[in-house]
Amino acid sequence: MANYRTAYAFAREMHPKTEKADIQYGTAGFRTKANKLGYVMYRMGLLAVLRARYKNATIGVMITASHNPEPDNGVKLVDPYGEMLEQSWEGWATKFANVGDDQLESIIAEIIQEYNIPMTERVQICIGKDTRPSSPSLAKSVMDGVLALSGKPVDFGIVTTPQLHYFVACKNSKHAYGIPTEEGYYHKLVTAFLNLRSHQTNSCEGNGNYRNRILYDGANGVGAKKIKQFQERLGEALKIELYNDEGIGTGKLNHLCGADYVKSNQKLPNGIPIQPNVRCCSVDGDADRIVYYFTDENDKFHLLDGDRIATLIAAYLKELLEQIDIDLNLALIQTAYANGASTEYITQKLKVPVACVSTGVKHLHHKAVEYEVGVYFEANGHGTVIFRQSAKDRLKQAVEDSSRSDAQRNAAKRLLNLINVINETVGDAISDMLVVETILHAKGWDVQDWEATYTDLPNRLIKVTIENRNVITTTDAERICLTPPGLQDEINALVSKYNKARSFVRPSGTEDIVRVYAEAATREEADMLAAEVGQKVYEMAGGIGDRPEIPNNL
Ligand code: 16G
Ligand code: MG
Repeated sequence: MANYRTAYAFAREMHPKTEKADIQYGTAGFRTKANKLGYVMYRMGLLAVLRARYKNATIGVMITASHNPEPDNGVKLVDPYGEMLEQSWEGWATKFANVGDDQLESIIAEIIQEYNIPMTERVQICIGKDTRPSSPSLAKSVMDGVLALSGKPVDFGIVTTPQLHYFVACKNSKHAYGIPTEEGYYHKLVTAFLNLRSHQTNSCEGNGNYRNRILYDGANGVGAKKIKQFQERLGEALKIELYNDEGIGTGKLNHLCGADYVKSNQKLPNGIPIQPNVRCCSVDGDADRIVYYFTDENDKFHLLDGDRIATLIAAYLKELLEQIDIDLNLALIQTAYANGASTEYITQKLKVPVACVSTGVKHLHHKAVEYEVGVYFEANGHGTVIFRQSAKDRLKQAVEDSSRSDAQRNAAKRLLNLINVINETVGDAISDMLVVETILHAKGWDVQDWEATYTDLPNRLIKVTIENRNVITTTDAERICLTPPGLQDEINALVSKYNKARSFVRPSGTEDIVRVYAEAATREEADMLAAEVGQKVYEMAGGIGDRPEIPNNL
């Protein structure tokens, strides 16, 4: 049954290739202007069916451009356990997107042959989209691709990226991970969260310094829509005040708000009122990232980013494991962007081992599964915790084990509940928020107590434009620059001039630029180091446009 011939006909008639320039399946899938993506979506529908048949599993397709502005859109494939598409298939995705319409038939035949894909297998493809006005028509293109190869599209409508990952994991686990519906998702997270609150001896209202009120910036996206489901279900247990919930198509998505804006600009987003020392959080446009922050009584802004969330969670998990008296290997996975102070705190003070990997969720996720309990977070606020099945089984045994003390068994119960609040498939802003709120409540902490655990080293991130960003290559989780030759020596010499300094450069995976990161003991030193390293990159790697300037107020 060579029904892939239909795919070719469909492509020519309904989804012809409109762009000449090649497009690449990058760190987080394809991302560009929405009006250039119709045929790419169609082809990803085709590829999703092929992947699903190869894996004999349900595959997901998420249409989103995350924190990018509204005219952009994007697409990424979700693998059977709810993880990102296996790297070895990214090349196929790129090929599928770039071949001419008349080559579609042969590339489909090629992949079928290469993997011996059974083409009669009945498979489902879960499709989700964010709130961009371009998303519905792009979702239709994906569905056409799925149908062209006789797959069954399951349309989840507007959902957060992590919800879509969760649905895929639920389906493939035959519902062991949860029920693959929105209701199933809310029920799982909220029930576990409320269980954890009611097990506390103190009231819901507060505990020590903790107050159960939070200001939530929805980035005018899907995170604003879906948080309402939580507001309804959580009621007084957690009072979430929603800001930035503009309608679809208003152009406000991620505009001067959202997690990426707050992290990059280190200031309050538009729309969040200034209320001294009140906990605030921002999610991004598809609600897979979150950062916390507050303004103090002197109007000073304080950011609690992904590193802070990671250390809070890892420390709490370690505490619970000690209470249960169970030996599970727990580690924290970070990237080079993690603040040096967070790494020092977690390794020296908490004695939790840290691994450093390259930027991008898939790298963190893959490393995290090497541990029984793997906590992973990027400084930008994307992260989660993954527990091995064997670890969950041992916790269940601990709850049943009558030779253990009540305190130990209760701690094991608590941890099992906490696992149900966590979306293990991928970073989930709302799930992460509920985890943070649980831990702060349990510890009786407010943001100031949380912030007091360690002091961030001042840091600066700048962009440098060069002719070809691929001339910069790196190794050692992006911390060492291999080419152009000599650049790393220059960076080392600059770093050695400053206290507690660190700097690295890497080509961006999402923009046509090079990123320079610098941290040092003082703000002035960090700013100066970033500018100096930026200048070296400009000089040695073919800089174009504006040369990075040394700050003149120093
Ligand atoms: C993507 C990645 C994110 C990473 C960022 C780096 C996923 C789902 N997202 O948004 O993890 O931090 O790219 O961007 O993997 P950059 O390469 O432009 O610095
Ligand atoms: Mg995102």
